[in-house]
Amino acid sequence: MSLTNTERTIIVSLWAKISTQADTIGTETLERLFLSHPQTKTYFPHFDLHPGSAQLRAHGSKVVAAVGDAVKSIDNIGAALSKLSELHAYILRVDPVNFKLLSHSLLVTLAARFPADFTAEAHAAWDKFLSVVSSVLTEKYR
Ligand code: HNI
Repeated sequence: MSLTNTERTIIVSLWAKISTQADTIGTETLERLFLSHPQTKTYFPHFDLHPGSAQLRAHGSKVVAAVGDAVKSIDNIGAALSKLSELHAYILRVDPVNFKLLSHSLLVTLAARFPADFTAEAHAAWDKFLSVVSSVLTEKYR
């Protein structure tokens, strides 16, 4: 699955806004994930997952930073996230279904924070981009 030029433009331009509040967006994404899909918390038995906890905030900012790495290497997302792909596949062994849940939580967060930017077209472009990121992070399972 490859992104069109129009989709790339949409992703890069919304990223410029996301990156100024990456930490809060990452935290909100994880809060939504854990509240709406509590089964995802099983991967984090070692974390304090209460809304706003220091660990949640630190992890949220790491996740969004990795999404930023993918945006910056949008023409070669596989190479940009190769190490992270190994981590999720071989060490963390996260079931791929969870990537859809996290992607959706991020989409909802973006829609809530950037209502004017989150057109139907932007929604579709970000959905596709996050599914590319998720495929990269889960491809080593196969
Ligand atoms: Ni994920 C660690 C990025 C999906 C569970 N994850 C990371 C780290 C990054 C990251 C960055 C930190 C790596 C490091 O410290 O070197 N994760 C991403 C991205 C996505 C994703 C970009 C999808 C877009 N991770 C998921 C999903 C789950 C998940 C869906 C499970 C529900 N990730 C983890 C766990 C860790 C982790 C567990 C280790 C946390 C820790 O610090 O112990």
